[in-house]
Amino acid sequence: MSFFDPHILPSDITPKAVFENRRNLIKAAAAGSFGMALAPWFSRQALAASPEKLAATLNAAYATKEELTPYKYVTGYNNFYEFGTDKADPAAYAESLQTRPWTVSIEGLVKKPMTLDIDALLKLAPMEERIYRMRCVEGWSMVIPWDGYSLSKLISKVEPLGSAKFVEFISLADRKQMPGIKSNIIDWPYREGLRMDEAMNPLTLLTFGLYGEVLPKQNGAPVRIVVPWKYGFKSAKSIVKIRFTEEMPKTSWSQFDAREYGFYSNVNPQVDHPRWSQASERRIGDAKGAFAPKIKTQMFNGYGDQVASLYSGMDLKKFY
Ligand SMILES: Nc1nc2c(c(=O)[nH]1)N[C@H]1C(S)=C(S)[C@@H](COP(=O)(O)O)O[C@H]1N2
Ligand SMILES: [Mo]
Repeated sequence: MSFFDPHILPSDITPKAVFENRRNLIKAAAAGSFGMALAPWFSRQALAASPEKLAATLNAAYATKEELTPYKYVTGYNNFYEFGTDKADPAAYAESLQTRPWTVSIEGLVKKPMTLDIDALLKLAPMEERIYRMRCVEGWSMVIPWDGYSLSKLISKVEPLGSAKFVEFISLADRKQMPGIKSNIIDWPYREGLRMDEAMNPLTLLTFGLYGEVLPKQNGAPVRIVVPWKYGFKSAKSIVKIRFTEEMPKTSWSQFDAREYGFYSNVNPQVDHPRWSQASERRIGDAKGAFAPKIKTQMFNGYGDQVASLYSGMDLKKFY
């Protein structure tokens, strides 16, 4: 893990300005009124990746007041191993992902199994914007405005059977579209899972966009999961299957190393990763860049009020 990353430059404009002006800037740039004087984050790639708007209403009940992470870091510094293991790989290589047509099949222990087209999924419930803190297991964090709706809305539609105790999320794995698949660092397809009550918690977001626009491919287009009280790897990208099971599903990262990555993966500053501490984190995009002071990581990433009760009586050192 390197803290001297070329993406972290002190010259960034403020996140607030990005949020408020981005769409106007895109319009101005499209109209050619900018010449060569584009803001530094306004790369050609960002323009190509996600120009399509996604109307969403801010849900103030799920909106941290912290400073937003600038768009260029949200879309330019992340993990999507299907496109390579470097943090710059997803932005560099995800353009080959075909996000339409796209279907998600919902199967397993449900009364109404179904395969839904992305357009049907987009229309299933009103689109909300939620501003969530996100904490990667590697020690960095961001604050991201996501657009989607509670996964519970979709779950209710398929009517899970009483025997359904877990939900499994399966990402696309197509070596023609995803150059990272040729590496066998992960047992593809990328798989994640939640316990039924975690999946039904209103915080768990079925996500289609960020910053009021359709998801850029590198962020898991056209549809992904976002689970803000767990380490980032639980938030599976570009999902094609949702399966309801009785047994706890095997997840890609726990198969990679069960001692390092458990099923629950709740953000917990008191439970260290075997190779590093989880007590603090570095907020990506801070003006001080690599020299930014670390901030304290919060239990359940600060979402304890909403989710701590899901784990009452559980030893979270054992169920990490
Ligand atoms: N399919 C898939 N989903 C994935 C990953 C991945 O490699 N493949 N990486 C995870 C990790 S470790 C993190 S931190 C987040 C990062 O992406 P984001 O910034 O778009 O949330 O995606 C998660 N979802
Ligand atoms: Mo991560």
